[in-house]
Amino acid sequence: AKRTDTLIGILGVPLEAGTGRRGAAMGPAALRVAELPERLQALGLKVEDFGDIVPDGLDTVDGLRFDGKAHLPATVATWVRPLARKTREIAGTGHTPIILGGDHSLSMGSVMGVARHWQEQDRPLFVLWLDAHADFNTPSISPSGNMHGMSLALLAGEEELRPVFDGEPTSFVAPSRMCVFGARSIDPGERDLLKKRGVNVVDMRMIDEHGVSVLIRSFLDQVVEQDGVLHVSLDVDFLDPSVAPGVGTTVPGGATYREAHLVMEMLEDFDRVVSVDVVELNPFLDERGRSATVLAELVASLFGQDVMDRPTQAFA
Ligand code: 5AB
Ligand code: MN
Ligand code: MN
Ligand code: MN
Repeated sequence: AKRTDTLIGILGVPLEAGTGRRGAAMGPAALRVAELPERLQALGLKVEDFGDIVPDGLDTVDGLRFDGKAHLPATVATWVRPLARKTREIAGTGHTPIILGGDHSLSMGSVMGVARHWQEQDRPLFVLWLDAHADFNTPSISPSGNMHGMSLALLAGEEELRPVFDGEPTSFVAPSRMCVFGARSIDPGERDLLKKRGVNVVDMRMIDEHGVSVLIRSFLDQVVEQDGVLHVSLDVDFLDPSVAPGVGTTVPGGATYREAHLVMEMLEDFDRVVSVDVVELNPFLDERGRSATVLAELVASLFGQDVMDRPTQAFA
C-alpha cells in the first residue's frame, strides 16, 4: 500500500546523555547516510527534514533536583523540553513525525509532544515500545541511573520523574495503553512497577511461542476498540544483535530480521501510526553501516515498502 498523502517530518536528536556510553549522538547522521528520508520519498511520501533539535541552555534547568540515582537528568531535560515543543508543532502541521536518535531518553520529549497534540484532538494515544528493555525504571529503583532506562516510566506519569518537565505542559499516557514488545531484560524493581501500573508486556518467550503476528494483532485490536492512534518507539536492541550490532546495550535472543519486518508490515496495514522514534543506534559500534541500513529498511516497511518490491541489498 502506498500512502502518497502522508507528509513526513524528520527530526534528529543527537542526544547521548541518557546512556552510559558515547556514540549514540552520531545516530541521526548515520540514519541519514543510510538514506532513511530518501527511501520514504521513493515510496511516494512527502518528506520534510527539520534538521537536528537544539537543546535549551543549562541555565533553564537551574535548580532541577532529583532524589535517587539519576545520571545527568538536567542535561536530558535541556533536550527533551524543546523536543516536546517541536514534536507537538510538527504533528500540529499535519506531519507524521519520525524522530531519529539519539538515546532512548529522547522519547520523554517526542512522546510528550505527540501526546499533547492528540489530547487536543481528543484521540487516545497508544504507545508500542519495541525494545529488549521496558525502560520503566525510576531514580529510586534504577540499577544504573541512566535516563534511557526511565523514559516509559516518565511518560506514564511517575512522580519521581516529573522534575524533567517541571514548569512545562505535560500529557501522560495511560499505562494500559502502553505495550512493551520484545522484552528480555527487565530489572527486579522495574518488573514490580510495570505490574503495579498495568503495562502490557510481551516478552520474547511469548513471541517464540505464539509468533509476533497474533501478539501484535491483539494490541492493535485494543487501539481500534478505543478509536486510538499509535506511536511506535523502536529501540535498536529490539532486534537480535546479530541483525543489528550497532547498539550499546546488546541482549541476545532478540527479534529476527523477518519478525521485525512483519511487525512493520502489520503496522503499515493498520494505518494508525502517527509518529515514530528510531533510537539507540550507536554508529561507533556498528559494522559497516549494517544496523543503520536495517533500521532505514524497517522504517520503509512501516510506510509501505513491500517485501516483494525491494531493491537489491547494498550491504553484507
Ligand atoms: B534502553 C537497564 N534496565 O535501567 C537500566 O536501551 C538498561 O533504552 C536500560 O532500552 C536500557 O540501566 C535502556 C539495565
Ligand atoms: Mn530502550
Ligand atoms: Mn533497550
Ligand atoms: Mn540501549
